Amino acid sequence: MKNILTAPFVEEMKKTTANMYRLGWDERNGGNISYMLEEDEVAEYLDLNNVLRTIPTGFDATALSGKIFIVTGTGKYFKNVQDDPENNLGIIRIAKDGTTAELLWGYADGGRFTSELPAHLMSHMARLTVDPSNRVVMHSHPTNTLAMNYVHELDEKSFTHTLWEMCTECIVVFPDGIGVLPWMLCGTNEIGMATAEKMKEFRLVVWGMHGIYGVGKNLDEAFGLIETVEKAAQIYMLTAHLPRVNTIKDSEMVELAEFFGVKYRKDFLNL
Ligand code: 2HA
Ligand code: ZN
Repeated sequence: MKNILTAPFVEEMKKTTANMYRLGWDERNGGNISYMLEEDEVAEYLDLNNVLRTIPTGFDATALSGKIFIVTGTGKYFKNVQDDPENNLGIIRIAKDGTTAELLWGYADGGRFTSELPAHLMSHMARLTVDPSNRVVMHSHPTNTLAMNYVHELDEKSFTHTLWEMCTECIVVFPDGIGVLPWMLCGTNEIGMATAEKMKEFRLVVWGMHGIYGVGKNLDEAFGLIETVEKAAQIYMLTAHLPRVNTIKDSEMVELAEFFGVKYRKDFLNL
């Protein structure tokens, strides 16, 4: 059996969390990632019959029974994943009952998965119904995106529209727009269900005055979505207090979306 610490999915998690930490998006224990793995790739590194512990999840994820995820640990710092993956990450399999996680590796100091597991697994279930290739759910606290939450109305259409105006490529990168939830108590099944509901429609969901969720078929894609929103939010925060002299017009956004052949939220434009 190969050494799990050399597995590409562990390497990718290390690189991604380190990157996000250095961008200032994931202070202290902020942020969490879950990444669905293929059974065959995990079997190269771990004995899938060797369950180290079982941990109740507190909600039903029967649709994901048998699925394996690498997940950041609760209370763990993105800052520390790179140097100590075995304490800060875990690999879990959702048991047949749908409400138990079987630990296959990691959380070595007795820890457990992120407190946001409901939002993650419920979002995986929701995304898989609209995009069977989805594998990653990523949550983060990007600075400018969060800042914008305090000075911009938290309305899906206007929030998306403002960000589309900030960078030419925004409408091409997230033509489906951004779902927005009001401030809600985090770590609960309720915010998980609300997030998953939005995920049927959006690949990006803002948690009002908390952070953002992004999804994708791999870590790069989820990261790239959040990165693009954060860049646009930065331009907004750098310019919102200054007189606006120029802007990308809605007709130009239509040109972009049509040229790049993306299906965009026409109802989020003012045509
Ligand atoms: O895991 O970001 O939302 C820490 C958080 C909670
Ligand atoms: Zn958070």
